Amino acid sequence: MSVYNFKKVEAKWQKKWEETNQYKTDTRDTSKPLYYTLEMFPYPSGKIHMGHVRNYSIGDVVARFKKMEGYNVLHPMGWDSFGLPAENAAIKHGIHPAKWTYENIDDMKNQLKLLGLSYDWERELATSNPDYYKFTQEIFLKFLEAGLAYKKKSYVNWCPSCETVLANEQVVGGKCERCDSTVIKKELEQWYFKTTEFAEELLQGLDELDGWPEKVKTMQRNWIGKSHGAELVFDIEGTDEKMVVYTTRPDTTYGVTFMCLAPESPLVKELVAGTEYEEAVNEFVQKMHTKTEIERTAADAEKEGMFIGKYVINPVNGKRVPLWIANYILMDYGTGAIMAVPAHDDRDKAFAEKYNLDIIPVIDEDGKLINSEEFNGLDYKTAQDKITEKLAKEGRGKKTVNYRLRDWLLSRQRYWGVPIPVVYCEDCGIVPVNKEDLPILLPTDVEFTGKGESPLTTSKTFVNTVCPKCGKPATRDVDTMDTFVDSSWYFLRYIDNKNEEKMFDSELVNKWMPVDQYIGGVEHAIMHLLYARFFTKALKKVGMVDFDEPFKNLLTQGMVLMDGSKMSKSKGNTVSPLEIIDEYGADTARLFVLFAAPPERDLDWSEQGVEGCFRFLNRVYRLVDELKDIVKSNAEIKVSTKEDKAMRYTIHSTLKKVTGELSEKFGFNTAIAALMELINEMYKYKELDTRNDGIIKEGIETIITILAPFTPHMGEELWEMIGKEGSIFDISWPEYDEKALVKDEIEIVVQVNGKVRAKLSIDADMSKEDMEKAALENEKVKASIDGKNVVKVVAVPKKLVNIVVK
Ligand code: ANZ
Ligand code: ZN
Repeated sequence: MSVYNFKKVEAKWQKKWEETNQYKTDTRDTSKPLYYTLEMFPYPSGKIHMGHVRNYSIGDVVARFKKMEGYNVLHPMGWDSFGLPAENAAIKHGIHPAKWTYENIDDMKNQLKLLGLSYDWERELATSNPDYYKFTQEIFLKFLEAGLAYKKKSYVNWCPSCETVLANEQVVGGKCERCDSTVIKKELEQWYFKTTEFAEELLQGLDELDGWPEKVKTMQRNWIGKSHGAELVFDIEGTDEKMVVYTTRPDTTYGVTFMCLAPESPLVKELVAGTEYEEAVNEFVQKMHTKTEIERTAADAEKEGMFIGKYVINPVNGKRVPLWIANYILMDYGTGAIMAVPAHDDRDKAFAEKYNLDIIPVIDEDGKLINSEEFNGLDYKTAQDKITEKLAKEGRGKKTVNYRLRDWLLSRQRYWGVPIPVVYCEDCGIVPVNKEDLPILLPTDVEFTGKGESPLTTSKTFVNTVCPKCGKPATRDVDTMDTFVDSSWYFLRYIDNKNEEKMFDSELVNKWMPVDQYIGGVEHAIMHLLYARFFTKALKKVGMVDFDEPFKNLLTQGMVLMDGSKMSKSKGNTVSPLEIIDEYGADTARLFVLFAAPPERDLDWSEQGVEGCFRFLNRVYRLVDELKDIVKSNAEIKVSTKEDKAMRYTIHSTLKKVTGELSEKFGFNTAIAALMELINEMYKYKELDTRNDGIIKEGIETIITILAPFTPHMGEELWEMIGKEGSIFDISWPEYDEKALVKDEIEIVVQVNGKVRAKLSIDADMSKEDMEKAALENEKVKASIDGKNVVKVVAVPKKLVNIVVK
């Protein structure tokens, strides 16, 4: 008898897979249907964690199953390898970011290989490799040419400690996501992608994504934040200036008692220039720059503002109201200006109460207009249209929609990212680098002080260049791109990763895309997925691809918890995957994360659970070891006893269940539970004197096949043990035998008041309840009890149903 030696087994099959290039995919082979399954690629921190194990085990089951189902499966892996941690390591420990990154990649790749994942490693990519970022730069240039990339001066989130611009989503509760310092505002020239150009498409597209979790779509909808309203035009008294406001409540226009501009608004600067208010306004603006958007706009935030010396005329009634600036008005939403209606808006109300401004109600409790002249008595909804129409006639209003979505600020004052491929020429301005000159390589002669502007400015070789247009001296852009840019198109590059001429062959990419199944953490529900969707739409616009959405189906896996809270280094409640692999093997680790919870739910780590999985695998191993000679024989299936019948029923119903779970629902845990049940039945069946060797053979082969996608090393080993040649992953997924699922039928009688009225043919193990139901629904029985009261129904399993009527 042999013993399950997981170390030997796993090493053996990993070596074999590598030697035979088992997981190589030819993306040009379109003789089979195509299936693209993808897990979100990791940042190479250097160590895999349980979240990775879970994410990649799920993807691996999908990939292996689809391959056995007959698809040409693409299942690649790579590295999201630009980013701040590498640079911080450089600043802290003096290691060059490239060295740090590539060493981490090596380590992590070795760790991933221990898990036995079916990646085609020939498709591996790293976003920090010049042969990848060359094309990231090319895409930037294409977007620039198409007007989808532009530069503008704007207020950005600035972390004084990291000395870098942060995207809104990198600011958490007013603090830097990375170092926890308070984030301030700073005015800078920045590069943007025009995500807002696709706001409506990004929103509408969600309706088509049937394979996405509803909660992710809701998060994206909220982020895009479409609102319907109107733009109304107000005159500023004593000037030629107009003030345009965005409001969702034009019905409240008669209730306007003051007007408000965002403090940073250029209009404010103009209006107060040379007046007694100028100095105080400047001071106020300065103060605002130390505040985050959240601090300024939270419902309970202290309202602050000041009168700026001007009055505005309300176009509906000619009323003169004061013009203020206020902290809660944001420059980059709507028009950066509002009409304030303190009677019906909470923030305006708090402001009015603080500064003693008028409050005039214009909507009553029934939602009808009051204090609104000819509109009095109208329902507020109707009044929204009517008042907008009235103002529209005077050229003072129009219906509009607004999106909360902003353009994507992509430039970073950082080293370890993709250099932005433009130069600045005194004569020609911003000049794109020629495509032939790509990649613009990151220089290596850079100092990492963690202070000052972009580190690229410290390079002697990088900054100075010549203008591609006129040949005069010019300087390079010293910023690099947000790493979300890198991860917005990597799934396209995998399909054609060796292409040196082009970023990818569009025709090939169009064949493979969209990704059939994308799997990753819910923390990427907004930014990454939205940016990847934007890239797809923008690449379509510039003619590179012909599809609208990158990911057809999305699975967001739950977290791995320890004692109810997320495993994290800072909490010190982590379990190292390497230790688990060392102690129990990768197959046990995989089986545990797949079995302990449905993929989209959080999973509670349990040492007993792991041990249970390990014992289970040992049990399977022993079973196969004991029966392997029978399986190797040519025994034929012969069903003679009811146990034979029941065993075959269990084999095929399990196969049916597992197939269903794997192809539609990702019910890996229930699939494994069914498999465990099948193994229990097989243990009992093999002890019978009447056992049939053909059925044992069928059962063991089925068990091994079903188990293989979950625990691939074990799958291969057992397959070999029963004398099969070649990889189990080259066989076709078996089809269940419909005939084995037909249960025995028996005949029962139905009596009414003791007299036999009907005979029924039913399933042998039908429940009492179902028998009663079947009897009462029978036409003959119905006829004989017609018009009478049913007093009692008694069912005797496998025999009869007795009905008493009066
Ligand atoms: C008058 C009014 C009366 C408003 C009322 C609301 C209630 P959503 O739905 O999020 O689009 N607003 C407009 N631009 C703003 C800015 N730049 N900064 C801060 N607030 C701004 O919100 C639109 C409403 O938010 C607008 O409608 C405006 O206030 C305010 F009873 O106008 B409302
Ligand atoms: Zn020039």
